[in-house]
Amino acid sequence: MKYSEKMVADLYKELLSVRMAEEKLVEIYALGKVPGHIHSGVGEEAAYIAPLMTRNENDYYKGTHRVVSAVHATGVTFNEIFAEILAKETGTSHGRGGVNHIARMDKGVIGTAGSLGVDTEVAIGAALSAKYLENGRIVYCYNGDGTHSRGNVHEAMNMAAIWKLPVLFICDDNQFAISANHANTISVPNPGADRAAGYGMPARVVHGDDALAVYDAAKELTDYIRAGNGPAVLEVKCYRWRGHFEGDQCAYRDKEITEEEHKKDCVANLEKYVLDNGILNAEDIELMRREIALELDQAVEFAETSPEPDPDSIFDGLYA
Ligand SMILES: Cc1ncc(C[n+]2csc(CCOP(=O)(O)OP(=O)(O)O)c2C)c(N)n1
Ligand SMILES: [Mg+2]
Repeated sequence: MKYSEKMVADLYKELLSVRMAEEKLVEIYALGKVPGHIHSGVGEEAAYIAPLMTRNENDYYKGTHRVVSAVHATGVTFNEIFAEILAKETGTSHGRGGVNHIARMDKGVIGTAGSLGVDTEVAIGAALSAKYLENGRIVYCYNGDGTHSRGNVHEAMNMAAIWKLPVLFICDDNQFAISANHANTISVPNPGADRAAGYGMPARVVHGDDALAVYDAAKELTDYIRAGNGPAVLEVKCYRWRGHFEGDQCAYRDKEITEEEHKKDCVANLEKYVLDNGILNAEDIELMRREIALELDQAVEFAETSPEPDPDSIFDGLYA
């Protein structure tokens, strides 16, 4: 595929921003600043960011508990993201959601449920509304490899296929569900893609260290979905660089494999591409890094100095 230089530069900047945000999250968690616990998405950023580069302004995004800062690619600011993570009034959900449940309805960010998989049904509800209203919106629906075995995910995939709903199911296959390796718990090597045929959906499998390959596959599948053909599956093969959550000693996996997997770095690989192709130079990248670092420091400061939600507002936003 031929890419515009702008698209590649934008993809690189977003990928780097989210890498640095995920690293910042680890840093502030270690300082005891984050209520609740985090699931670092360092190393898996391209699985989230490259598909979102094919997104139109009003499309829906259903994320997961991992790479939570990917919401930034939908236009939500780091100020609002970090304020939500620190459970402050200025956060996306006024501190009600916290780190694992960032939502922003006006940007199409429909949130993430605590019970894995059930939000897939919510995501296809959004797709059903888009089809009914003929508003052209599609849904980017992410789940992990472990979650892709949940019954409600399959019920949702079946219904999406029958009703030809505009959904891209994206499987972030980082090989683990907490301590369980997918090879021991899932009957097929590609938990998302290998089951797509059961619902008559097209599927692609790509490696998450190659952001442009992820983008190509996402573009092909979202063009197919936008043309009214119904849902599709994109599976991105990744590796969870850190533990399931911070503090996880990872005694269940081989340190040498983890070290090898760290070499498959989506940010470093795209950085090489933009330098080799003269899209950005080393000074551009250095400046970009400094600007993002400053933006993240300011976001943390904004979050820390923001007010707590007013206890009197505790029932705001409840339906019943
Ligand atoms: C229904 C349900 N079962 C179990 C959990 C606890 N849990 C939280 S994250 C997780 C692992 C999920 O694995 P995967 O879908 O591969 O996502 P990953 O954590 O690897 O990104 C589990 C079992 C949950 N939140 N919901
Ligand atoms: Mg997983």
